[in-house]
Amino acid sequence: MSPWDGPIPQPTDGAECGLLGLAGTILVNPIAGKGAEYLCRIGNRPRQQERDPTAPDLIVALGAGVTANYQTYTARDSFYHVFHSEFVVPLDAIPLDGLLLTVLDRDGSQPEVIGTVRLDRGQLVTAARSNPLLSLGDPRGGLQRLELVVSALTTPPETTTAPMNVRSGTVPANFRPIRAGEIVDISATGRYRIGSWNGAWIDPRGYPNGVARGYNFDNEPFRSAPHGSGLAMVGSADAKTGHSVAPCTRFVSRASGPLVLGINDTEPGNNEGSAQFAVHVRAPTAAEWLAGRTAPCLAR
Ligand SMILES: [Ca+2]
Ligand SMILES: [Ca+2]
Repeated sequence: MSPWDGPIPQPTDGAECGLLGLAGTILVNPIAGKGAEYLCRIGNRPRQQERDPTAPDLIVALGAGVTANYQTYTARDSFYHVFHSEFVVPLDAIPLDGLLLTVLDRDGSQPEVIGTVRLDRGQLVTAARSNPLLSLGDPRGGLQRLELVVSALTTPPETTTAPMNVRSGTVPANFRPIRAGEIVDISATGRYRIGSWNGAWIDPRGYPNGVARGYNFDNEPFRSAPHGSGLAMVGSADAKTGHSVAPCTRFVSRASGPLVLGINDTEPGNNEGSAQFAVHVRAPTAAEWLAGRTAPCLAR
């Protein structure tokens, strides 16, 4: 059998912590640069030892049509992996040809399809009612077995609040992992200052007029956001998404994983004051899930 990947790891393979690229692509932008530890200390993949680089770098993607794309993080150099990633899908969003589950090898810039499975609405409804474990495979490809646990989502919308000392930089939200496909709405308030060089008291809208952006985190959307504004990240390892909370955001989560909240400042150690985040999470409508987007937030 020929190996999936070459013996030398590709440059983009090493991201222990990264942000997803544009929707519909599975490229990863590694989080690097000054202050990266504040973005990367929560929800990272443990460093793996002694892996065989020729083994595939596994991703499971779930989608329908062109704009509904949801995915796991990358399990590097593995023939077997348990993701524990949760996806929420409105029944009305499932097209007649079903949902497409694709297992990919993300090694390098050209992902390779290992196998695909289609799931129709009837299969999912039956599984949720009587036999939650679906065991799937794609004998035409290289996908021997893909196990999926299906359950009906019955939880109502949930809310939480998170106070933070802005000296912490980032904090994990006191909340269960977000499911891919959920609608996350966050608004922030607060009063703080973020450096001895500029003693102005600000709030999560950050500094106006692009002042001091040189102290922002390097990765977009943080690089272009107002300095000192609120931020949020959702996801695990190399499949996180970043959101500016200046002072609010609302989005369809593309990945599943912990929610992290914080302040867009690479040097939080000299900060003073506090911020409060109000988080509201709910299931998407069929239209939101299919489009991968929702209406913008309203600042309160
Ligand atoms: Ca590999
Ligand atoms: Ca600072």
